[in-house]
Amino acid sequence: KSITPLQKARYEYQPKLPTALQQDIKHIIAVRGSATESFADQQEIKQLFPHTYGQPIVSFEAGASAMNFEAIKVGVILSGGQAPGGHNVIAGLFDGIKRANAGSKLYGFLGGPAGLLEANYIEITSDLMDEYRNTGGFDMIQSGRTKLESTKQFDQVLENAKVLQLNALVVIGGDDSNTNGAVLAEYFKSRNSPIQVIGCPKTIDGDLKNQFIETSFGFDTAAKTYAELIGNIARDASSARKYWHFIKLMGRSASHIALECALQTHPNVCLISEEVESKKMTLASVVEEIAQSVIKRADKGWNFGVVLIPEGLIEFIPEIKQLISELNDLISEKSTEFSALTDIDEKIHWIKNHLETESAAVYLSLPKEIQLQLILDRDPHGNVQVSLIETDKLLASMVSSYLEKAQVQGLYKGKFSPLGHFFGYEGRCAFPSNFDADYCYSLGYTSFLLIANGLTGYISSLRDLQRPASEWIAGGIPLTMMMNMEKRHGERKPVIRKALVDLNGKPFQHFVRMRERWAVESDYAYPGAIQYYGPTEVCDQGTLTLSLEKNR
Ligand code: FBP
Repeated sequence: KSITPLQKARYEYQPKLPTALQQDIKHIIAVRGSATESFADQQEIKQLFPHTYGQPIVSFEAGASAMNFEAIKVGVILSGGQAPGGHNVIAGLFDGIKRANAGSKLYGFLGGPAGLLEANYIEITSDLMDEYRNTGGFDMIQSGRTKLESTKQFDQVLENAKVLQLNALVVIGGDDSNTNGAVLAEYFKSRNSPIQVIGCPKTIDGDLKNQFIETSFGFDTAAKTYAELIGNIARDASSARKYWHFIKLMGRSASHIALECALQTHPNVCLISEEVESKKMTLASVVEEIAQSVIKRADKGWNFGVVLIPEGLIEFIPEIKQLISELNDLISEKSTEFSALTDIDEKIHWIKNHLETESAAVYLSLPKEIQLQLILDRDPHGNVQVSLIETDKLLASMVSSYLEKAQVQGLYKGKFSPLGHFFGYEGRCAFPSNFDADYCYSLGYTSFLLIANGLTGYISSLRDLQRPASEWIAGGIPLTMMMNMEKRHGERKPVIRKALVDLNGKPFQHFVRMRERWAVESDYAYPGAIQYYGPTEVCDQGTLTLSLEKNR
């Protein structure tokens, strides 16, 4: 295998743990708080989770431990999209269980939840673990997006776990996977099975967070990776002075990544989907906001700039959301008629004639490429795959048309050459930043402590993350506490609440105070590449989102 010098050096990196967790395992105690309630819909959630509802928050402190140190067998899965640091969660868990009893075993189920269903697993040995310490990616055991939902699937999981004699299962995933983890924990209890389930908060999107889960892992590294590239592009733009860069950023629905990148790099425009939705902005007003920045900068002789676009944007523009929902219904209801049309122009014409008047007008206002993407790329459920829609190109082309008109009216005299980019996958498997490496290792180690204390239905938690790692507070939060009821596919379901950008929150408010200036000036900031070694202010800092949220 080829190992780069950085990878070799990262193997040697010892992730930092909170002081309370640095003790000998025999000197860590679990301190339990009082009974908890779910965020909302308490009665309904209590009924759905009779065995696991209301458990206390747990924190780990120094003291004489009452843990179980017998040899145990633990299974682990990585679920959903990759996020830097997943391997370190496994490393923390591995080191914890082996430190407590060298006879304990850790099994990695392959390819995410599907591995659990198919009993497809490997034992994680010390040698295997050492190959993946402090590395990015999920390639050690891979990941997948199979959802564990039905009783039939749960029966199968229980069956497979029994055969392996598992004591516990650790689910490393986002809000959906942790919701499924909570349901699984409840299910095991309802079947009188002692198998424990512990979750760990993963997703680069940063939308699995609340008062107790301050951030999901991977957000830090992914945002820093994108911010490096955006800073480099901004500098290239200021050097060549001839391009406007339209950069679409991953993050599915929430705009946390775009906002964090804006705070780090000061682009001319950064759209925040949550704001677009709350102000009920039209596509035309979004285009106008960008075009105004282009015009003002052109007045100064600056025909260049940087625009950040969260990938979920179009679903937050009310008129496009309506259009997409009509298209989904139309194409699935009349699928035979629609697929019988072979010519692209015929398809577009057919769509136009079958849409409601308002949506037909919106559809017609879009560039042809986008009209096509909206009707062709569909997922197995028949939905438009929004992340495949080239919003960067859509906005660039609409801004261009806006500017042509402004030019005719004598309101714009510049030259507009847009370039599109999409930053997504390149941020999901980077070597985890020191923050993510430490956070993930601590999450994994904490999940072992939760298991050793006989707990189930908890998510591993580290708090006070704005402080140095040694001061973090490790513990567990009952999964039911983070839940509420939401409508999913027409049915009310208990789910962990997804955190979108809070428009009253400090990170967004800070951005609002700065953006008018950034729209006109070239006030770019250049974060540079993630640093793994060097002064702590260069290599150990978390995101600006976290520091603005936490520093009151
Ligand atoms: P998770 O929520 O599973 O962590 O996924 C994050 C994400 O990277 C999103 O930002 C993105 O929209 C999606 O995964 C892409 O999914 P896929 O990897 O299946 O193309």
